[in-house]
Amino acid sequence: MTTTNQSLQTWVDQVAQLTSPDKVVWCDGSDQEYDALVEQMNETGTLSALNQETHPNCFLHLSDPQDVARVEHLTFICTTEKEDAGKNNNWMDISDAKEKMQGLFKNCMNGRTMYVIPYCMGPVDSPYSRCGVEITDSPYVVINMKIMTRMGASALARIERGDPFVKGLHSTGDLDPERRFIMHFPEEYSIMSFGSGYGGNALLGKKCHALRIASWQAREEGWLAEHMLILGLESPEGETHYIAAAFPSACGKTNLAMLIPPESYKDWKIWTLGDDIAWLHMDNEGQLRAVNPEAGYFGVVPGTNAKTNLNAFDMIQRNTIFTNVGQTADGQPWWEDKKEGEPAIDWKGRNYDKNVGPAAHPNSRFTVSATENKAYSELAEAPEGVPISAIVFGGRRRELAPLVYQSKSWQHGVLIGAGVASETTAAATGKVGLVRRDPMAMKPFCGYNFADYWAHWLSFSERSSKLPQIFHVNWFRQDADGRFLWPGFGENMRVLEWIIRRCKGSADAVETAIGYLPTDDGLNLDSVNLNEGDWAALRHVDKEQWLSEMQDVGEYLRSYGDRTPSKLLDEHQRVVNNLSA
Ligand code: TSX
Ligand code: MN
Repeated sequence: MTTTNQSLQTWVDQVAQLTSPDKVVWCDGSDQEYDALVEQMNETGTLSALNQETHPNCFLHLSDPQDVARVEHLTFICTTEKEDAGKNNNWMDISDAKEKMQGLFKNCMNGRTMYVIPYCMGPVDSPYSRCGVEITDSPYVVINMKIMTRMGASALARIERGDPFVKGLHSTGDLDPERRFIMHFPEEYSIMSFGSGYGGNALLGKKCHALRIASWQAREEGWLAEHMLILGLESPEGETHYIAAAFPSACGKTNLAMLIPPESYKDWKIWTLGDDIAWLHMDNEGQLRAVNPEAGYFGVVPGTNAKTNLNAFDMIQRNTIFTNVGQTADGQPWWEDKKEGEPAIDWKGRNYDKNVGPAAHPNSRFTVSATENKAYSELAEAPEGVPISAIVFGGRRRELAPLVYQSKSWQHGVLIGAGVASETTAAATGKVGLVRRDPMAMKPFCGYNFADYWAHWLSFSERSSKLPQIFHVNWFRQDADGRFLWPGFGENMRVLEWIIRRCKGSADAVETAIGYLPTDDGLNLDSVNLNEGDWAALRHVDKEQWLSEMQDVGEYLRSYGDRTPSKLLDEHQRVVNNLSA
């Protein structure tokens, strides 16, 4: 196959010239193509079949032990002006970056196959979707892209009708961490990634395109590309409201996206539209609408069990690619906190020894189609997306942040988002319990200067009077002994219900300096085990602690210098004044 799109054909020819692959394969995205690649990878050993009786069509990939996660220190935004990338990004001069990457890509596909992957982020027939083409020498990337995006013939047809596309070039290279770079060129909508086969570095449609490049494009075109889950909450009356929510890592975003309501909410339903990325566009009526650019989940495996996330646990029993998990003696996938079975082999393929390390790498992953989820929303394919009633920010905060509060305005909500911070966990980093700023949960993913990004967020209130309400939640309050005050998981349904009732204007609230909080009887707490002291603590606003927090947020905002929007600093001052009053 080739293409009638001249600029695509020219680029593919140029890349083949540079990288000298043995052959070039245009991917059509068919099931036959997927099955043939899986078979080939099983022969070469890059994939192995898991127990096909218990886990039909499930396969295991073990990565290089040095290539198991995104590499923020090797990820660059290359723009003409350094200030456009901002202090939230590593920056490299465009020609320096290109020269470096040309050197790395030179002849790197010698002896290998070059795959051309046309893909569409979002429903293929949606005006909100955007296309891309990834060129890669990794068959692992091809089979993952097949699950994670709308890949192949349908995307190519859209590109051939004249749709612009992001150019992504990837090679696993020699996996040398010293020769590994993830480069973004937002001004020309292109990406170059070398030296890693890991998801976030190699599946270019996801973080590189749908967040870093798309956030840039979104600012130019007047929309938002966000690190958000999308869920639908259906009441017993059959009314469904949609929520988009942003959380830093290790807050259970995928678990929330697939929440199963508790017994006392048995006539309610949560529908999943996405667990990681939301593209938010304003329609002609001023309503913000969301599409999930992805078609699958690339989720963290450890900790997934029937209690934490039953829908995810069920959906990864079949048609799933596992990366870096352990195995039981009979070839079933195994991971820490699975609560079933015993590990025999670890993620490095060695006999499991609990004194050596975990069976599954803490960042081990499942790749599975969104349609395998029991709570899959049919509207995930709707070209017009879903109307968003509420935007929710969250963080992991042992102290300070109440269970839930609502912003007083859009501008105040943007301040809350810009102030998002979360405590680090063992799984994510070395140090445990450090508070890190992660505005809108976009710290690793915003493709431009955060100050300009906040200004873009603020600009939405000039375009519509029907914007979503903005909230902040914290499932992770603890007492002095480290006991969690809120049961979390399915019980979070109670908070989501309050959020929707606030959007509809049917729930009272207490006004505080930081926003609106639930009244004492504001949340439905029927048959939840929560004592009065804990409930009071979950709604307490400690003025001293908050003043110190706002001091920190203020310093952070001002660290972006002149570009920090004055409207945001005004809003910050308003909250400080209210706290001091
Ligand atoms: O995902 C989580 N959510 C959101 C669920 C919809 N987690 C796991 C975070 C790690 C990825 C949570 N952990 C949540 C939560 O709401 N809350 C907590 C903290 C917690 C842990 C255990 C208990 C209660 C709270 N209770 C018992 O273990 C009995
Ligand atoms: Mn994510």
